[in-house]
Amino acid sequence: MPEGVNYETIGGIAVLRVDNPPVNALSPHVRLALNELIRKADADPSVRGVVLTGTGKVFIAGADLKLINMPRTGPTIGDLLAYVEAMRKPVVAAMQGSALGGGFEIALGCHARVALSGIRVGLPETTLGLIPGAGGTQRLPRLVGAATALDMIVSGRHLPAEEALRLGAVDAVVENGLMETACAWVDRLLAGEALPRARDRHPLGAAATIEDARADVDRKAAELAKDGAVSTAEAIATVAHTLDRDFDEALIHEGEAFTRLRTGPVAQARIHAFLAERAARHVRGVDRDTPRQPVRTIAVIGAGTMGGGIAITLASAGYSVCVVDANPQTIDAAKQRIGRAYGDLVARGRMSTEAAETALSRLRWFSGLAEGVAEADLVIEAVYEDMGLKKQIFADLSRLAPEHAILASNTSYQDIDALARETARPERVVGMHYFSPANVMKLLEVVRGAATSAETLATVLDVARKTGKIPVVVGVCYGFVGNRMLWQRTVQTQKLLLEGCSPREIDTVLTDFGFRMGPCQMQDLAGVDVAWRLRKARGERMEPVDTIADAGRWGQKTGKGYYLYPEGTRSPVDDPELTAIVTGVAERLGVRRRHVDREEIQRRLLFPLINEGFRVVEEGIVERPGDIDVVYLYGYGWPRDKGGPMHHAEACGLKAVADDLDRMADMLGDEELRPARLLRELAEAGGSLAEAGARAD
Ligand code: 3H9
Repeated sequence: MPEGVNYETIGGIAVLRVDNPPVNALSPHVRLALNELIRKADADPSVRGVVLTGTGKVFIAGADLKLINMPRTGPTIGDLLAYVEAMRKPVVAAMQGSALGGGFEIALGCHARVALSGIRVGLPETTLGLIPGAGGTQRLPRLVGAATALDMIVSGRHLPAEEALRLGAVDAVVENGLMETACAWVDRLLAGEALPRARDRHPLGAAATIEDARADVDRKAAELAKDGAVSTAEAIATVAHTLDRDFDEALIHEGEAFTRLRTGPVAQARIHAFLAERAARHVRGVDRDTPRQPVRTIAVIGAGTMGGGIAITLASAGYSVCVVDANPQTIDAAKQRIGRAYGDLVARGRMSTEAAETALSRLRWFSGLAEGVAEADLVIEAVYEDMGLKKQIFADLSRLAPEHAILASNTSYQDIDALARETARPERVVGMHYFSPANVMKLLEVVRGAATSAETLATVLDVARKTGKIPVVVGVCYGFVGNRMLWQRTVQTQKLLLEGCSPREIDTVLTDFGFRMGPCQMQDLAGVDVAWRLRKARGERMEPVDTIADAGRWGQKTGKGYYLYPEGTRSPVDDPELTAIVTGVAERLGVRRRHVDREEIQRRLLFPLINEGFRVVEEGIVERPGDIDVVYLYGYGWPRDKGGPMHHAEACGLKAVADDLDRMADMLGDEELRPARLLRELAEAGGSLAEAGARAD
């Protein structure tokens, strides 16, 4: 009996049930089994038709993404569907769970499709940088019309079954009795004259003529092509073939386009990102059975920008939130800011007035720590980065918060273990590093201290997910993962400015790479003075940024920073005065100014940051390299098409990255730029990060 698909006959109908946990992906053994068992059913004279279904919550999730780079072996889904379409016995898809990608394409190749109400169907391949590769670009347009199909394919939307029924992609949706309905469809089809096949239909949709259909597709294509994605361009070209090419010829084109995309950099990056996100959910020592503490009330200490953002996130998710701040003015300002934030959400249609009012009613305000934390199950400290103050707060919390309460710090840099030592409950101390604005940014670095218990981690991870965050568990080190690595980019940005680059040149290299903003614009937005003040307090200096800050150029808030911001605008304008300041500093420090080309700028901004990522992996600060990519995708705007810093290193070639870092170290006389041990080892051995990940697991 082939594996991955169960076979039984019920009243003369063969039922093929895909059973390949967790999501019934089309792994090679499943493709083999489907191809074998459909032939078995066809050859059995006691079988009059076939129902194809799945087990669990998913019908079939499509191609097996974990194996997508393996050499192709055995029969394909294309082979299966060609066989089904040539059969004289009806084959009905009974979708008991979500049917996505190749899974939905199988359903489209069957003679009829019935679905359980509440499930979703769709062709999400473009979200992975692909297009449907098992006939979806040809069969879906023939069922719903070419323009509608194009929209579904480019958006990659998972449609509710009811919507798919309305569009014609599904033939019936039932609340229950799915198998009975599917079997009834087998007999209904047998009673007809010929079996319906998607390939025999015209992709007209609502259009009356083929010319109208073509005009609809052109209009839709013009609108969709704006996203500039390669997969969109391929989808447009491929779907358009439904109108001017023979079905089989168009399938060949689809197959070629699919392979081109699958082996290309964007799909590799996006598939990596998809899997890395899921892998990051597996946390050492924590599983479904790990006990969780119930959390209803959360105290947030500090009503500044961070504390306010965190409070919004928690209140919106249904927690009762106590905000504590000794300064009544800070509380007043926070109340106003939070009120405005909810007002904005309502105005933009993101939240109903009622939901916003309910969320606001979950917030309570306190000036005293003792009263504010009296009922807390979890306390999140979000005061400014002063370790002395934080230590004092943790010592106080240890006395004042209920014994069971978890104590978390939102620190961006400081040692969680040192904070834990201030308390009598180190196992219930953890880091929750939110990113600004905390109510918008998805990433949460959850910092596991030396003593943090599995129960504490599991509880905090649940809170993070309930509030819509993407938590990544990291270990203790200065700046954790994201900020520790980013520091390397900051250092290179400053050096490049001194060596002769303008802020615009630096920023443009990164926006062309796919970031929404470059480092100079980012600092202008966040405030050039923030780090300057911290350095001043420590008696440190960094150039040219501190001279820029000395000149009162603090960014957008002062109308000038790295750029000029003419009255009332946020669009940066180049400023010759800035160039003069930077040139002056370079002269003073004896830095020779030269032309730095774009390629060098990109490597200088990215490779040292990536190198630090290798050190982070080496030190076990993350469980696997992919966790770093998740941090950068959700906390630092790393473009998804580039998969994250560690994926980017792999895509560039680890040897090329290591060699370049050596060149940089020689050129700049900076030994810190030498490749990290792990990077050097992998580069020399011709190894890959996936192996390093496996070792970390
Ligand atoms: C395609 O089909 C190409 C075709 O056109 C041509 C060829 C036929 N493969 O998301 P979850 C794993 S392209 C392998 O947390 P949920 C996932 O990594 C594909 N593994 O579950 C995780 O593993 P682990 C087009 C997969 O219940 C586990 O399953 N299809 C795949 O929240 C649970 O995942 C898609 O884009 C896969 N395809 O959501 C659909 N999918 O346990 C992709 C998931 O080791 N999948 N895993 O951490 C999804 O959107 C969601 O997984 C789904 C379930 C909605 C199905």
